Amino acid sequence: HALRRNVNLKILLFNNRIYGLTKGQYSPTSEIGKITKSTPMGSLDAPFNPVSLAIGAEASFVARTVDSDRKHLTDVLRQAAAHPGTALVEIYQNCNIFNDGAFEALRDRQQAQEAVIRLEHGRPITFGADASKAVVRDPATGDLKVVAVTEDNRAGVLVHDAHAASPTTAFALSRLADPDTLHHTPIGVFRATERAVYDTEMARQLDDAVEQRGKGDLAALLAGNDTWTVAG
Ligand SMILES: Cc1ncc(C[n+]2csc(CCOP(=O)(O)OP(=O)(O)O)c2C)c(N)n1
Repeated sequence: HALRRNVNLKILLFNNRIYGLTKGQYSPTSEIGKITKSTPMGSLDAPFNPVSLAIGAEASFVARTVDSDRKHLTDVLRQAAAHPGTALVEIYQNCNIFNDGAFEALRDRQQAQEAVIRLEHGRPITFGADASKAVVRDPATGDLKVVAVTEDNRAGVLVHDAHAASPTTAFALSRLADPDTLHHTPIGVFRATERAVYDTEMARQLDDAVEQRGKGDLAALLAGNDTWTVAG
């Protein structure tokens, strides 16, 4: 509801894909089949994708970053802090006690080059060694997919638009993350759009009310028409 209302609030969602606090039960972001003390035969629940969830809840700013990439983390947090309204930042975080290595494919320098898709506003979405892989729109389904870049498809590489009015493409980008293997996971700012901020609108409404009706009288309101006495 905070996201829907666009309250001026910054939400940092530390996702380690486990309940570490209570010593290692599966969480709403654990992969299917997760074996923990509470799920000895493997968990049955399909996980949430927090970025998809936030975009679906009408969030005006949604980003993802990784705990070990200090530069990226800092840059994303700066943008979130400057955003007017609610910002949600998912931070992939390692829990070295109860879920060690959950995001290793995205943290290890060599593997990360092949697995991490860095979203940058206004830039073509390419990744991998020599930018050999890219995100394109599949003309048959309208969905997004990852392809090897060739001379023939280079012109069709998707250019990231974090400020797009429609959340559709940001949502499609959020679906590229593969919870099982993490073999292509977008990080960065998926969506950053400006719309009315709840706090600002409410302050304006209060000012308007005072202007139109004069300052309210709380005591008079409390002792107003609808009062009754409870017999003692
Ligand atoms: C009131 C309450 N609601 C839900 C839970 C279930 N629960 C156990 S651990 C946990 C996650 C805690 O997350 P965080 O504080 O980020 O620490 P982490 O477990 O990731 O180390 C939750 C929701 C709980 N223990 N208490």
